[in-house]
Amino acid sequence: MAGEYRFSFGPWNIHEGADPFGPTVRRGLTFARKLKLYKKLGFDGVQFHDDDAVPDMNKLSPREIAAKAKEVRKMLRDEGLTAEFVAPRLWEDPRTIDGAYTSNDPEARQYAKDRSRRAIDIAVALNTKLIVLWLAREGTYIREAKDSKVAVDRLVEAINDMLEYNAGIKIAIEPKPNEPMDQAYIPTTGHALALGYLTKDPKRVGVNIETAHVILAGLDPSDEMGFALAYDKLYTVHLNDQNGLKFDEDKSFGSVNLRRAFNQVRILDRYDYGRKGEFVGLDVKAMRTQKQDVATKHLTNSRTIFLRLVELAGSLDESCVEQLTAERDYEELDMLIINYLMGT
Ligand code: XUL
Ligand code: MN
Repeated sequence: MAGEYRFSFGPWNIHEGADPFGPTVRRGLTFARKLKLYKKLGFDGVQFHDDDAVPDMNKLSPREIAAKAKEVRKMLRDEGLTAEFVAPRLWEDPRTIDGAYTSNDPEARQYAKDRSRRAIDIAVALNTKLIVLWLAREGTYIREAKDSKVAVDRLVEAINDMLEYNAGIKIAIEPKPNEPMDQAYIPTTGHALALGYLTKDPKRVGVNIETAHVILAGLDPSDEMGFALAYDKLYTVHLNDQNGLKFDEDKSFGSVNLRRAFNQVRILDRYDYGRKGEFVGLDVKAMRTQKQDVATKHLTNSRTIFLRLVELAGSLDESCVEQLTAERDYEELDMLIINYLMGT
């Protein structure tokens, strides 16, 4: 199904290059300027944090928030773009310093629930049913500070609140094992799906699998995707790459380990990912050294690599793979794949 994929990214993927040790190195683009780039770069879908759509939303009433979001919907329409999902940004407010849904402070938990409802309002205004939950601060820096059983109860309570607030939405949990917290409560696909089954409507809770997050958990991204596909729960993906166990790097898809990227594409393509309208989502960042006028190449390169790998996955001689698998000649199978990826 090469060529039939639709791609998305979030406005944060065109960024100014600030990191924890240094300031910005590129000029910022307005949201409107970024929107103009999407189609040119080959993308149809826009991923949103709630405040990407409605900046300073905590200062606005629910009615004002919905009205602002409707203006954004018009901007999308003018550019021929679709909103893929909205994710509540719960990790920047002073109230959520030690967690949002799992905070020990009831006021913080209430704020997180209210803010999540507003994110749903924005999704409705933008005409998308998908909410992504990256559970950034739902974890600990110090084991004794929170009760891990209670934390799960609270996550379920918060997700139930969202499911009840709007009967049409679907929630994709984006697992990540660490960063910003030392230990996150929902580190893997298995944790996310199991959490979904504790909620009132498991049919509407799935996952967003990010390559780099899976690698940080010491797992294989294509296997995590296969797991979610077996449950019919892969609502979206955040493709990127990651060079070892360090901070979340969000490198271009396939740029570190082409074979690992190939296996992700192979499993997605084999099970018709995208047929039900799922986007091939990216969560990639340009290298800090990249100059202003070429700081979108990480997006086009990731898309190109994905599409080339779709072609490769489609023309791999599967009968050869089957035969070598049956013979259990895995060394030869290894060479077959490597030769294939090297074009030899
Ligand atoms: C953080 C991350 C986020 C989510 C969206 O590691 O991946 O950008 O994808 O909130
Ligand atoms: Mn992500």
